[in-house]
Amino acid sequence: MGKSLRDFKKVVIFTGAGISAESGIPTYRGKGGTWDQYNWEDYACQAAFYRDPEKVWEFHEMRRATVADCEPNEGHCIIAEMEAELPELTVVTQNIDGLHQMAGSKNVLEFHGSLWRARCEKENRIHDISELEMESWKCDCGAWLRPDIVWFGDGMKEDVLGKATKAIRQCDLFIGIGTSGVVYPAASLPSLALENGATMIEINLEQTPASALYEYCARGPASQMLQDLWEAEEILGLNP
Ligand code: BV8
Repeated sequence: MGKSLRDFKKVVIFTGAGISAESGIPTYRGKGGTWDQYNWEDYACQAAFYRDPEKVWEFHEMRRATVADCEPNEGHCIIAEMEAELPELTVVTQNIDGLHQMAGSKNVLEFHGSLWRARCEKENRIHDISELEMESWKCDCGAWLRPDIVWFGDGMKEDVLGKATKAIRQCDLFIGIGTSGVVYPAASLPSLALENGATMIEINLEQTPASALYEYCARGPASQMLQDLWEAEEILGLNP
């Protein structure tokens, strides 16, 4: 007898930029992607920040302005609904836009940090950025604030990595949504779920390097695929 999503007890939803695409937020790779338009080595890494912190801050304020004009889409909302109905659900997102939380998801692990936080370079203290334009890019201690984002070459936040790994090791359902599966260590998370015997579902417009790890591949826009799966009496074998 096939299972419906409601038969699972400990669910991990692993998302990438594709879950926010229908909200109007550019993905990173492919046509019109963020890294297609901007070289991350000039705008989004520690070396760029040391070289020209103002330039890095202007880039991130421009991205906050883009996100501020966008709303969570049906896909984000269904994930929040699933969390309310299922016994245990953790969102592990690579996104920094905050849209999962805006849609009502509570248990969200931001694997690559957030556009809406800054970190004092000296005290390592976190500052929330509620305004689009920050009053100052300096901490009240005088040191530079830096976006609280995991850039290329940055190590992961130990607490986030630990919580994500724990949830993935214990989950009975792992749904990977809208991620190209090329950035590590995030891209190694689906294998961890598979090793621990989780049912694996991938939602993406296209095949990815991780697709072979998934027993069910739903090909189409995340919001529609999530709606179909959430409403299905049983998950169909949607192998590619
Ligand atoms: C680290 C921050 C070490 C946010 C980002 C060689 C081999 C292997 C690894 C490496 C290597 N060389 C270097 C590395 C390490 C490197 C890495 O993995 N590089 C890759 C590119 C080869 N990783 C790192 O540097 C990491 N740190 O390793 O540190 C260390 C250890 C200890 C101590 C010190 C150091 C840090 C990685 C984090 C980088 N941060 N961004 C920001 O600035 O915006 S990267 C960026 O890619 C984003 O974070 C993003 O989350 C991430 C993944 O992208 P996706 O979310 O998957 O988005 P993408 O556009 O790629 O794909 C979108 C998908 O959605 C597509 O598949 C598309 O088909 C689909 N889609 C589109 N629309 C829809 C849809 N699906 C459904 N519905 C739709 N409507």
